[in-house]
Amino acid sequence: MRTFPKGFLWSASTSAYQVEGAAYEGGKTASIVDNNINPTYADTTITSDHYHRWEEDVELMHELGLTAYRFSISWPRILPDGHTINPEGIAFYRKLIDKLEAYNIEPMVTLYHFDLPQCLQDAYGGWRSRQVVDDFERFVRVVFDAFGNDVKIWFTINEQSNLFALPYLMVFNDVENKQFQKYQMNHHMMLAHAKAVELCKQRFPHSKIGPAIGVSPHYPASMDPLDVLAAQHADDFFTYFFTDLYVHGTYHPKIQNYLDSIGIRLDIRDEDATLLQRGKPDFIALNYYISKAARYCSSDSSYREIQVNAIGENGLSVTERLPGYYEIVDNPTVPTNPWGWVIDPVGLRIQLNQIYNRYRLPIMITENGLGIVEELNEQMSVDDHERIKYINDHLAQCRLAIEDGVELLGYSPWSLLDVLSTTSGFRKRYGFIYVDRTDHESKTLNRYKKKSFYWYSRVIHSNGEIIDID
Ligand code: BGP
Repeated sequence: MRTFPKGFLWSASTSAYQVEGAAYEGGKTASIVDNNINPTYADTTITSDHYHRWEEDVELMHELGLTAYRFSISWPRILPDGHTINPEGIAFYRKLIDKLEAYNIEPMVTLYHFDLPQCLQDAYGGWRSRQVVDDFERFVRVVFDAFGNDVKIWFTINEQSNLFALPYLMVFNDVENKQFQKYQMNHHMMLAHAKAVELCKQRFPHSKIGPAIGVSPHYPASMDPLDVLAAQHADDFFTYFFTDLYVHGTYHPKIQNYLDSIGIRLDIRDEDATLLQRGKPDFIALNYYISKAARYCSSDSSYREIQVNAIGENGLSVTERLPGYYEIVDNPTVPTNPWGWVIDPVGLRIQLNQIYNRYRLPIMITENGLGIVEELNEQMSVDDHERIKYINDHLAQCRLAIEDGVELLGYSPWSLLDVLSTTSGFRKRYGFIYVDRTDHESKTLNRYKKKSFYWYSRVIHSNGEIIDID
């Protein structure tokens, strides 16, 4: 088989707070991510200025040949006070979706990409309170009313597993009972996901909806059975805890026992079980950047939280350790980018097989990409051959996974154009299109096609036939 299946979705991804800018324009208010993004880098006020240049950006998508485009709808742009509809916000996404449709580009929408309205955080602690589930439902109803007849592919929550591990994105760094709070927030998010799925199925039974989760397969650090067990534990805590809840609506018994052992009793009500059962998705979407390795960790070692390297070369990064279960360690067999993110295309095939074998649900890849420091050259382009190799090699593994039997619906790499990186501003670029700005100078904000733009366009037009598998 040389090509990808007929109808395979060739897409690219962005998210509202990273691409739109106009953070306080058009009636939009602040979100928690606007207020908590790494202050060393650019803020969210301008980012890639997509809010003003959306037409040009859709023209570029058309030229690239995309058959789909994944973006997120900003909650505080639609409901700036958490309750009242902002017609300007609706109008912005209406224009965008209409233009995508005019070019036969399938709009694929993420409902939550880190941007809870700040007013809801202030009112009741955001995701810490059960009230957020009703407020999210309100937001989803408004979005479905406005765009439900046009959008056929929905993603509920982006990277819940990473949100859970990165307190600054969920604003629970300084709260009391941090461990309890993070699991309770996670529970509320699961309920919010299930509400969105339930509503979608009731109102648009022919549309498809699922979560977009951040995943990494975990390799044992050695053949020692204890390391193998540690890798299994890490998969359970980082992946299956979330996916079991999404797909089966039940808590993974190992994690439930862990919570009992550390005295955490979550507020889980009788009606939650029924709702979670109704949240079964139509597909699972995966954001895959890295694989990880795990080794045995004794129960008397100390707990350690992840710290992400936000500055690239020589930056600090600290891996997770959960006493009695696993310690995440470096894997010397795979190269890394300057931020220490491993580059492991085979890991994607492994992950696709693992998830598909466990749930037998179709899979979509909603993020995958290479973040590097880049500058325009004299030809007003960027020779990003490293990105071409990265995407080629990951797509090759996708095709092999399809041969393994995995039902893969589409590929939506990160990112369509350079956007504000969540951890590292405009220093870390992922796009097929260069945006002329730096972290501290907004410059022209003009768009320039990188070498990968022309290459990805050929990939799409050949339905993946030009991917080099060897
Ligand atoms: C994922 C997010 C994206 C994007 C990407 C790259 O976690 O869903 O929003 O930011 O990671 O991460 P970063 O920008 O930190 O390199």
